[in-house]
This record gives sequence, C-alpha cells and structure tokens, in this order.
Amino acid sequence: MAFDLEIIKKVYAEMPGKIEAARKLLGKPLTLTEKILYAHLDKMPEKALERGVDYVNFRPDRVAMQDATAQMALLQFMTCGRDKVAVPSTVHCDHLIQAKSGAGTDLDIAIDSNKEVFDFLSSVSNRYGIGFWKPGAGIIHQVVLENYAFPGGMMIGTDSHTPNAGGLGMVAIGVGGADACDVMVGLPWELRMPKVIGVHLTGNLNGWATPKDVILWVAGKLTVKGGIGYIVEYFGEGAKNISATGKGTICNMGAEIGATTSTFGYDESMERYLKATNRAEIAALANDVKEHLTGDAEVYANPEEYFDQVIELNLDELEPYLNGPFTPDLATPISKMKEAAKANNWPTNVEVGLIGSCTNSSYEDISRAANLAEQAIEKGLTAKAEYKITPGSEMVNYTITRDGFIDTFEKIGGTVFANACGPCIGMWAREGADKKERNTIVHSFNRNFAARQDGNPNTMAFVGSPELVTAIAIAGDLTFNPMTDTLINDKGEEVKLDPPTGWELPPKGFDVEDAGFQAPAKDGSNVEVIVRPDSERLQLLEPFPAWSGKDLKGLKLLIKAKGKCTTDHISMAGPWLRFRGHLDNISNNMLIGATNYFNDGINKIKNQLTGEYGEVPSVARQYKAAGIGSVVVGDENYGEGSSREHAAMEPRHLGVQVVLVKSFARIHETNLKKQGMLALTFDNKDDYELIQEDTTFDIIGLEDFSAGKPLTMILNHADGSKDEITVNHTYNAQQIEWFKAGSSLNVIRNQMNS
Ligand code: MIC
Ligand code: SF4
Repeated sequence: MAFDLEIIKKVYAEMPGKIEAARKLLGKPLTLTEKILYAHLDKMPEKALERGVDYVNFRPDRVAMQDATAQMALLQFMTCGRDKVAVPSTVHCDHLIQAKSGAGTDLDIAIDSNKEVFDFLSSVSNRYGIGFWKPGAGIIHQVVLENYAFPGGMMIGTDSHTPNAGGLGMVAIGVGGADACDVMVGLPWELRMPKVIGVHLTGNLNGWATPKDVILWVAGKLTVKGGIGYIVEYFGEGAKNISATGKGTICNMGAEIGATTSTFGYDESMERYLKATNRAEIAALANDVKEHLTGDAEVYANPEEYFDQVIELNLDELEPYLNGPFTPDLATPISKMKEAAKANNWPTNVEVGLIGSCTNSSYEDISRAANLAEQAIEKGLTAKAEYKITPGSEMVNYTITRDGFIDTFEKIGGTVFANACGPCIGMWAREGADKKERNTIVHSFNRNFAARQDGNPNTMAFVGSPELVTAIAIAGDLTFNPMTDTLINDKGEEVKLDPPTGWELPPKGFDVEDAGFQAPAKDGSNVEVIVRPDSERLQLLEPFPAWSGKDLKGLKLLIKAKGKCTTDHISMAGPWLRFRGHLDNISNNMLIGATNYFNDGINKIKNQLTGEYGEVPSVARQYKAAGIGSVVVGDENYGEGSSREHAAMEPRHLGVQVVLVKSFARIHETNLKKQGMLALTFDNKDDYELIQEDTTFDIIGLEDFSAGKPLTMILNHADGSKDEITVNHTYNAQQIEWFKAGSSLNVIRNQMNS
C-alpha cells in the first residue's frame, strides 16, 4: 500500500513548471538540491535566493515525529486550536524501548512501563489525523524510508537523522518540535537557504568497503562542523552503484557533520527499492518526471561551477573505517587501527559489537552481516565479543527471521533486541556499566558521544559498518583487519574471513504480518486526549512570558561550558527519556553532562548568590526563584547532535535568557530562537576567555534589536572591573518577533486568536 499517493501526484504534477521557473530565475542549470528546494517554496521569489544568506519559507510535504520528541511537539501543537494537521504526519514509537534481555520481553516491558505516554501519543494522533506507528513497528527513519519517502519530496522530522530519507532522493531535514508544529498548523517553514556541497563518487565499492565507509570517510574529512549550513548532494557513477538503503546510511550520518541534509538523484536503485516495498505506483510516477529528480547534466559535468564545494571520492580505493571514540569524525582506516590504538592507548579488547539502528539495519546490511556469521560457523569460530542486533523495522525483522538470518546470528551467540533505538540512545541495560570501567565497544550506529550508549563515560565506542562490526565482534579485537588478518578456530587452525556478500533486496520479497500501523480516525474531534494533572511523565505547557521590552540586566553566569557540549550533555537521553513529556521534571537534567570551565567538574557550578557549589539545575532554580535571569556560555558547535528541543526548553524554563557561544549547531540555534531565548555568538572568539566565574551580564541594544545588527554585552566582574564585548546573532525580523512574544508558539497562538 502506498501512503498519500494524491499528494505525491500533486508534487510531481507541479514539479516541471516550478523547476522551469527556477531555472529561468537563476539563469543556469540546477543542482538536484535547488530543484527540490525551489519546487517547495512557499512563493517563487522575484530574484534568485542567495545561498547561505536569505531566509526562505518552504512548504514541506510531510512531517515525521518519534516518541521522545513527539510528546513536546504535540503538546505544543495542541495549544494552537487546530482540528487536524495540515500536512500528512506520523508518530513513531521507537526511542522509549529499553534493550535488556531480548526483543519479546523488552517490548512487553516497554509497552507496560510507558503506557501513559504511548496512550497519549496514540490518542493525540487519532485526535488530530496523525498516522501512529506502535511500539515495535520500528525506528522512525527506517519506517519512513520503507513507507513515506519519495524522490524529489521534501519533509521535516523531529529527529536529527531525518535526512535518512535522502536514500530515496528526498530533501529531509531534522528540526525541533516547534518547527514541526509550524508545518502541522499550516504555516510555512523557514530555513536559511543552504549552500550545497557536491560529493562526486567514482568507481565501485568492493571487498569490505560499504556505504557506511563513504560517510565515515566524509566525516573524517569535513569534521563535525564541516557540513553546517550545507546540503550535501552525492552524484556520479559511483552513486548509481549504491543501493537505496546504502544511500540512506550515507544521508543519515550526514547529521554527524552538521549538514542540513544530504541527498542523491533518482536512479534505478531507488526504483528497485520502491517496487520491493510495494510502491510500484510511485516508481512509475517518478519515472515520468525523472529528469527533474536529479541534477542537470551540466552541473555534474562541471561541478566546480555550481556547487559551493566539491569533494571527490573514488570508491575503488575506499577502505573500511572505524570512527571514534567519543566523536564520529575521528576516522581511522582499519589498516591503521593497530598504530592508532597503541598511540592513544585505546583498550583493544572489544566487549560488545552491536549492529542495526536507524543508520544500518536494512535487509542488505543484515544479510551481509549474516553472511559473515555463517562464515564464522563454517570456519569453526564464534563471536569473542557479545553481539547484539537491533533490526530497524518489523518488516525487516519479519523478513530476516523468515530468511534464517536471526538463527544464524543466534548460533554465533548473538542477541536480537526489539525493533527500536535501544542501545543507540542509551536505552540499554548493559550489565556492569555502572562500574564505569574503561572498555571498548564497536557499533554500526551513528553517534558515539561519551556515555551515550550505556551511560558509562569510560566506554569507548567506535562506529563502523555492520560488516566490520561483525568481523570485529568475531575477533574480539579492535585492531582486527579482516582484509589481512587471520583468526584461530576451534580446531586451532588459522582461518580468514572472506569479504561479505549479501542481497540488496530480499530474493523472496519483503513480508510482514503486522507492520504496526494505526490509521487515525476520519473525524477525531470526539477523541479524548488524556494528560493527568499529577502525571510525572506528561505536563501541559504554560506559555513562556513575553519579553519585558527592556534591556536585560544583572544576569548571572550559570555555567561556562568547556569543550564539546552536545545536546547529550545539555539534556541527556537514556533514563531521562522518561520525562520527555514533562518539562519541569526533565529540566532536572539540564547541562548535567557539561564540563565546568572553572573546575573541570561535571554538574558542579558556583552559585553566585551563596558562593557555594551546586548542581546546575538546582543553581538555576535558585536564580529563577530569586527573579534573576542567567546566561550559559559555551564553546564551538554548541548543541551539536540531536534535534531535541528540550535542550532549549529546559534552560528557558529554568530562567536562562541568553546562550552565548563561539558557534552553534543549526538545529539547536533554531530551537533556542523558537523558545524565545537569545542565541548569541562572540564577535571575537577570544572574548570567551573574559568570562569569569562571578561575571554578571547586561545586554544592551535590545530595544532596537534588528536583523544584522550586533548587540553589546557588558561583563561586570566581581572585582568591579568591566569588559564590553560585541555579540552577533542571526535573527531575522520574524525571529525577533518570537523573542519579543516569548516564543514562536506565542506568535502562532496570537495569530490564531486574532
Ligand atoms: C539521537 O539520535 O540523538 C536522537 C535521540 O534520535 C535525537 C532525538 C531525541 O533526542 O529525541 C536526534 O537525533 O534528534
Ligand atoms: Fe534512534 Fe539512534 Fe537513530 Fe537516533 S540515531 S533515531 S536514537 S536509532
């Protein structure tokens, strides 16, 4: 069954005309990115939009939300007074399922322990016309790729790995819940026109090299900041030779370089995937407009002229990579791992290998990993490390079980977890993790920030392809290079693994008994949505207060965060996912993972009112109770990682008024703006050094806060000295209205009520 066919038909019917108009306006051949973006504009502009400069309003075709972010997105949506979502939208229950003993038991426990939240999400979806994917149905991005993504479409999703749908040639962008709310109420969605990086792929993947290695290599080259403000467009013969799900892997992990999204032009791999997933009608529609679903030939012939940056990669020469620990851009080719591990003193004994997640759990991935597991059985090997598998969807799970792969994994000691995020998001009851021992794990997920998978900051997680992870789990050794090294089997013989083989798509087709979808009521107006006033998991939202109209004075430093401060540091996941629908309760995790610049301590900051040291949320609550606003200071790429808007709502709720950093990650900066905060950057990055533990801040210039005009901050230090610094911002006129009203939602509500 193809979902929302009428909408897809409409997009394709309008596409040629819109693209022609854009080509005229720009007066040049177009990249695929431009085609999709211009075909989804709210209004065709008078003149070409300047990449990296102009803010633009778009009309995305759909919205996807996962359980951990949907709660806040829908709590916001509920306050807007609409009866139905304005565009097709879905909710996916995947983040709240803890991995412990295995799929069946874990899922039952999760359904029971999250009943209140799942009931809320199911009823709110039913009430407002939203498709609901039940717990166990699979991970949002996999389910979207299997059911909703279509070439040339544009979507947003409240999860940073929404770009996974680029595997089917979409422009799919991760956003905070307030952005999703805009689109669901029928407003256009705003984004600064991205610049475009072209990645030219030549040659063919072979041997042990996989699509995952493409993005691990790109991440090593561009770093976690290199993609900020860009859409990455892959093209070339090499691209055509990668499966649609492999393309999904590459686009998915584009989030790790900060890219707005990544995409590929429509080709036969996408056609094959659409047909295999029961969407032959969509493939036929796409074939009819196929010249519009890829970049113009002139662009790909002379990429330097049309892209802001071009990267060349010859797939023939690509080696498997392991990226990590603690950051996804520290890329080591497997042939260099022996030296790197030694030089950095990384423990080489691998305790656990995990495959799956939204990034790498296609039929192709699993079949290739299963091929290695089969080889291990034939050659008399078992996995030395623990080995865990998280399938991405019930459809994949059902099909790989039918085809015997799960049995094969179990024969080498593997455990299969539920079709959910599980260990990827710290929902992993890993035995012994509380001892906080230094240890190494390898996985095919996308993120490996400290403490992310098992809550242990001393676990070193390395990211690799499912194939390499499986080989390393068999060897139990981080430095095992399957291309050159041998293993000793149960008979004491030396054996070597052959390069993995598998199937792009299941030879017997996909199958599933119950995919786990619940369609919404046609008329949901009588559906009751329950939020108990005494709930510890759900809390209706109170609007944030509007700006007072005056400069902000006497703000206290809350924390000067040092080094990497991702959304995992600002609002940790794992056990805290429990409170994603309750702003006050989740605020107790605010910045508890960030390092205090002044004492290198974690969750230990000075309370300027008492001179004592306390935990970040508690000090913030004391300032708030005293009616004093506060400031968070941060380093580069602050807020990297997730789309979770809790990382912006919690500081807002606890009285932080300004976040002042060297640079921001895109989604987090927007989330702060949407919640009515001031997201500012140092004009001179060295001014970061001027902030002292007892600094009190005044912000001058807010009365004529306007686009492109820096603000001034006075730093009043405890010894009576002062510094005056310039701080920059990227607010446009509309975003300044959000600040003035107290949040973007307040603006929407004011509009709806007037
Ligand atoms: C993640 O991978 O960090 C998450 C959990 O999927 C997040 C969303 C969230 O925090 O709920 C993301 O990437 O946006
Ligand atoms: Fe889930 Fe992990 Fe994918 Fe985020 S990255 S959606 S936590 S599987």
